[in-house]
Amino acid sequence: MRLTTPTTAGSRDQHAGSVPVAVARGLAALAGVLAAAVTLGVAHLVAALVAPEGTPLIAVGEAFIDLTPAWLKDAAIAVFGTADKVALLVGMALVVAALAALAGVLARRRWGLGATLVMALAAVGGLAAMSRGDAGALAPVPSIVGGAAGLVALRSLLRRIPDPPAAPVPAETAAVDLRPLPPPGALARRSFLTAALVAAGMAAVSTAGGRLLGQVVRTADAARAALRLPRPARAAPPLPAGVEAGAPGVVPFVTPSSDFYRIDTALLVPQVDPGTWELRVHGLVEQDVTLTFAELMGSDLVEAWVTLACVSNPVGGDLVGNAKWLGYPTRELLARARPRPEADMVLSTSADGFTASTPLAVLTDSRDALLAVGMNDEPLPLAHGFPVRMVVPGLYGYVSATKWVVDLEVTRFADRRAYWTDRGWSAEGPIKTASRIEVPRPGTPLRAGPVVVAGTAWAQHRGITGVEVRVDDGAWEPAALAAEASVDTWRQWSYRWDASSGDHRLTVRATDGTDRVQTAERASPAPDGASGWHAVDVTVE
Ligand SMILES: Nc1nc2c(c(=O)[nH]1)N[C@H]1C(S)=C(S)[C@@H](COP(=O)(O)O)O[C@H]1N2
Ligand SMILES: [Mo]
Repeated sequence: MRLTTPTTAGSRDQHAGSVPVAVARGLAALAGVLAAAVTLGVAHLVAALVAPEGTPLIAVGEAFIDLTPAWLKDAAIAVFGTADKVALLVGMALVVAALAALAGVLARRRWGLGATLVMALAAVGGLAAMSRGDAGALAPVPSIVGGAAGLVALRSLLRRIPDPPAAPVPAETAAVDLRPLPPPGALARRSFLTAALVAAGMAAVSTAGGRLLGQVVRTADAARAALRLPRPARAAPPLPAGVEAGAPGVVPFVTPSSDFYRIDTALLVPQVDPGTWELRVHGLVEQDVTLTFAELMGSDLVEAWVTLACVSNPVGGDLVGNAKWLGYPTRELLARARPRPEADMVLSTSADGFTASTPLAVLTDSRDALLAVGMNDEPLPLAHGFPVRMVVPGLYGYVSATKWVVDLEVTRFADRRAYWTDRGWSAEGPIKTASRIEVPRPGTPLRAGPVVVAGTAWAQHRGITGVEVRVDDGAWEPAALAAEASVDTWRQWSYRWDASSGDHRLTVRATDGTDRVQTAERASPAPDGASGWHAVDVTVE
């Protein structure tokens, strides 16, 4: 800051290195973007040190997800599928870059204005971090420190932008010029480049440092690697021969954990240390129960084949997967707590604040509703709920399959609402009977003659007792069913079609264990699951 006179202000255009206004503005925008990168990098590093839940971009993204209504969640999944998180992060990065560029341009002309915008952005990050379910007292610290670093970076970058040739300034307005004093032009330009490189380097180093440190303090990873699962007290029955239809191109009966669909509201996978994990069972119970991980591992665990499905799965979609789970029956745990007669629901809560409302009756009847610790003979992968999640046959995941579960409140549907119920989805979510054609895929060239049509059908806890295929507007023909592993799993089917040349539409429908035929009525996923028959259009040469 300096006092100046019309004469000295006017003399700026004498500098050999003055640049056109557009260039100066472009450099200011670049300074803003670099300052944002420094902010986020430093915040990331500080977060790794003091408050992993306080990474501003992640916290803002998760807060955004929390504010997402049913139709938008549905639309995001429809467009991006399980890449919806990547799409969100890319979108946020673009918005932040645009705002940061604006802050740079504003700050070049009026420092206070640009600085206010930077501080406002940091405040949004800090507030979002504080609003997270798992926020500690230090949650806003990464945003504050990052924001301060960003301001310093912005200031020193802007100081190095050579001035455009100044128009002669009227005496009255030029009395006080708050612009930082620029060094002589040519030198200034070189020093801007140097400062820009320093800022970019700082952003990169702090981001990488934060990531590295995050890995070091990731106790959950290490605990998972060291964990040996106990032998089940009751093992899953061996899969019957012929659970696979034997048709090439049909998805495997057992979904490898690495291919298992992932749906949750967490942008960063929660790190839950089994050493300190506890599950509290409370609410409308005679006896509060607290379970440690060691107690859970020492209990009589059972294995079960269960197919999970997401309510957001569209007709023919792939947000469904089948695994062998190892866990403790919720029936046993709840029996120890002794629910009161007026209770009809269990609200489960995850370490990151997600909640699901599950009918108490479903968690206490004879089915294999589990507090699961194992998936396909291994500890749960972190993204699938390590160390403990719920798995409930027959219900969509959003009302039952709480990952990173830490709390079970026995309550009533009339008294409590779960995460997605607050956002417009149904309080209860039994899985609707579904079937899909996996081969032939649409657009695959086919030859006239025998063609294998095959796929998977599911109606968890009711079972699949029939699948039929229809060609164009013809009669429904029964498909051959593969062996059934359990009423809680999906079931493969196949149909030998004698294809004639031309364009055809293949349609499938299933019948469940209660003799009900899958409805033709089309419904979109919100509010309680998609329905309608899956059809595939093919051309036969
Ligand atoms: N903590 C937590 N658990 C959660 C969710 C979530 O957002 N947070 N999503 C649920 C939903 S909508 C589904 S479909 C299943 C998906 O489980 P998966 O990711 O292991 O396939 O997890 C459920 N459990
Ligand atoms: Mo879901």
